[in-house]
Amino acid sequence: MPRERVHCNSLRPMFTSKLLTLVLVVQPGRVLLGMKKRGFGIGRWNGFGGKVQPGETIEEAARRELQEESALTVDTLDKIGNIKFEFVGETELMDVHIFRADSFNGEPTESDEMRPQWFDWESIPYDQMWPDDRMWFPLMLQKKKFLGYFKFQGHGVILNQQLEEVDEI
Ligand code: 8OG
Repeated sequence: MPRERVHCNSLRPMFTSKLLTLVLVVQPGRVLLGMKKRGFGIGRWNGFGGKVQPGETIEEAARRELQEESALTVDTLDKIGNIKFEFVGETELMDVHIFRADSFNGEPTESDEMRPQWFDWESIPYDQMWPDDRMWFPLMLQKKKFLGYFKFQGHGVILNQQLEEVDEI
């Protein structure tokens, strides 16, 4: 598991971070989401992604997870965002690298982890998604790039947040 030390001194706890990927497949007017069937984020609609394995780049991991979870492959992935998540009581930050794909190969297919479904941009099911998503999905849909930080209490309450649009990731 790739880990990096992001903060360490004698007064504050040390944070490590875990690298994760997230891919949003977007077409004019609609976006592909998957219902997470098990594990972290179960019961929520999300893009496709997971942990970066030792020896692979972040983009390789993004392609692998997309393929494993939706059966889709992509020619081009655009890097669009990076969000770091802190969970109260945990010393490991989740460092999520977000990509957008505007074309794909294959048919979205249900996997052990995800049940894919297309949603119109006007009907994105934010109430059944991670609560931060309603803040950055509009940027993602407009092809804007962004950096974010969200501090969660449990999996439902955002205590602190930062989100900024940037020119380059
Ligand atoms: O391997 P696993 O399924 O546990 O990976 C977690 C996935 O969830 C990974 O794709 C990153 C993603 N993810 C978070 N937090 C959030 C979030 O707040 N919003 C969205 N949309 N995805 C998230 O870990």
